[in-house]
Amino acid sequence: MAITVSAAELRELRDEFERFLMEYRFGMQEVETKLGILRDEFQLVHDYNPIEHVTSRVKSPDSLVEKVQRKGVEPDFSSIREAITDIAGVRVTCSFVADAYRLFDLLTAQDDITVLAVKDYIAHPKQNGYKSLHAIVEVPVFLSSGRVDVPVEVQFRTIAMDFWASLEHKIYYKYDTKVPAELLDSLKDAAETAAELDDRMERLHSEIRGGSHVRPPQLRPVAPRPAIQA
Ligand code: 0O2
Repeated sequence: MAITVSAAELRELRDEFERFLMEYRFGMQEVETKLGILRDEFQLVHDYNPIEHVTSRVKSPDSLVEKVQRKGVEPDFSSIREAITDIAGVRVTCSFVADAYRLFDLLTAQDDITVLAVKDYIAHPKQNGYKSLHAIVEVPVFLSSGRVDVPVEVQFRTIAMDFWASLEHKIYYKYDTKVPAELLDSLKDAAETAAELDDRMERLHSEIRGGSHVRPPQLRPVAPRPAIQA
């Protein structure tokens, strides 16, 4: 059945879609600012930078539509807002596992941040070897029309985890999701090697910092994580 839409209706839909995505962009920027403040303050106070780099993105319209279809979400803005919580995403790459948890603690302890969900794929790696700490946080954004609370997915990981994930992502797309079994085994092996490297580097770092330097707070044991919701 053909649906006829006027040019004015199409324009209205486009504007609504732009406004919808804009809120997510602002939410993402709020989280980026918070992380930037934590990084700069850490550098100044502890002479140590726990963040290697931060990247962020708002899901592309194509990828959003694909996820809406895959998850069987009603194609209206309010259902999408409710069901898809990774439209805005921020990825924090740290040198060490302890820094990833420390950053998570510092960000989620802020009183304008609400934690909606946590998936700890560092403590509980995915079957394929994927590791990362995911948090869906809600951050307030103040528009001319008032306050909106925007969900943002924040992923915390180490450089080694990030290296592994970007290679796995490329392989997954190269093989159009049908990755040969032996390549999957090699990837899993590589994830274990990456985890070993993380351990060794963290121990070395702790030995160096533990000497003449004041031990930075991110190397103290971190609080237990909220329960995994996979
Ligand atoms: P992109 O390019 O980051 O936007 P979903 O898997 O999305 O249907 P859910 O519950 O939202 O369901 O997923 P989850 O477990 O929270 O993970 C979502 C994001 O984590 C993914 O986003 C990836 O960024 C990353 N991720 C999760 N699992 C893997 C994995 O096995 N390999 C790699 N390389 N990344 C992973 P998107 O939307 O898939 O992609």
